[in-house]
Amino acid sequence: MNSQGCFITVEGGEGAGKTTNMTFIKQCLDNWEVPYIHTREPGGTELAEQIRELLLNKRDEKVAPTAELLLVFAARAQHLAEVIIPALQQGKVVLCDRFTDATYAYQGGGRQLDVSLIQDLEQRVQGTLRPDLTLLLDVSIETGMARAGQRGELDRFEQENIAFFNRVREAYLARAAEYPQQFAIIDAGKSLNEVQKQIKSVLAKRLNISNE
Ligand code: T5A
Repeated sequence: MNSQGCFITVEGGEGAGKTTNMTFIKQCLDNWEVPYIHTREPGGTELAEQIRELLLNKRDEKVAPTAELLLVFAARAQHLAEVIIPALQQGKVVLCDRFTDATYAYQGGGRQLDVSLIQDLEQRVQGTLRPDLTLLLDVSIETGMARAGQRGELDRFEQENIAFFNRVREAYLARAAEYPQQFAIIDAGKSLNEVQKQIKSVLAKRLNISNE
């Protein structure tokens, strides 16, 4: 636990179903009368949302991977100071759509940046703050891309190639293997009903909800 609150993050590759399942998680927390805030990365504050636009918008200029990494952490520093840390200090559940594990997956795995650089920035920006629980929605690249494709125009990340997304998935799974106490891997290739059953069971256990 961080202070009295609980920091829960949801991660996954493209088309894993984060947005869809986030709605379900919020319904669970509402039903259990658990006080929470819902936020996302990159983003979550006015400044961080502007950085999100810089990161996601397609552009002619090729973005240097280190510039991308620093923008992600700039947004995160603001998000932590303004939203995440105050909410945890108030004893709330912070439900965050992506966090630093996405940086390990996309900038570390996908862009193949030196992991020690990410670790260094993580330490400087977050200190010892880490998620208490990370729900990793894991789905095959083929299924994920087919689902993401249904949504219309692709953003700057979604335009990457299959090799990039394979590295992202491998990096997520490697993080989950390294930090089994933090991660719960959800098989997101299953039907929505089955996915949500898995999510509800993990959440209830972590939040000590007996009457789920
Ligand atoms: N990023 C982020 C970094 O590079 N570094 C970082 O440090 C951080 C924090 C934006 C991008 O930023 C990058 C990674 C990302 O590329 P995002 O907005 O979270 O991050 O990006 P998305 O991956 O696009 O997230 P979404 O939540 O919008 O999309 P999802 O996960 O694809 O979810 P969703 O719910 O829209 O599902 C897609 C479709 O699949 C269907 C849904 O109905 C929907 O149509 N679906 C299912 N269909 C059948 N069975 C199921 N089980 C289904 N689940 C969902």
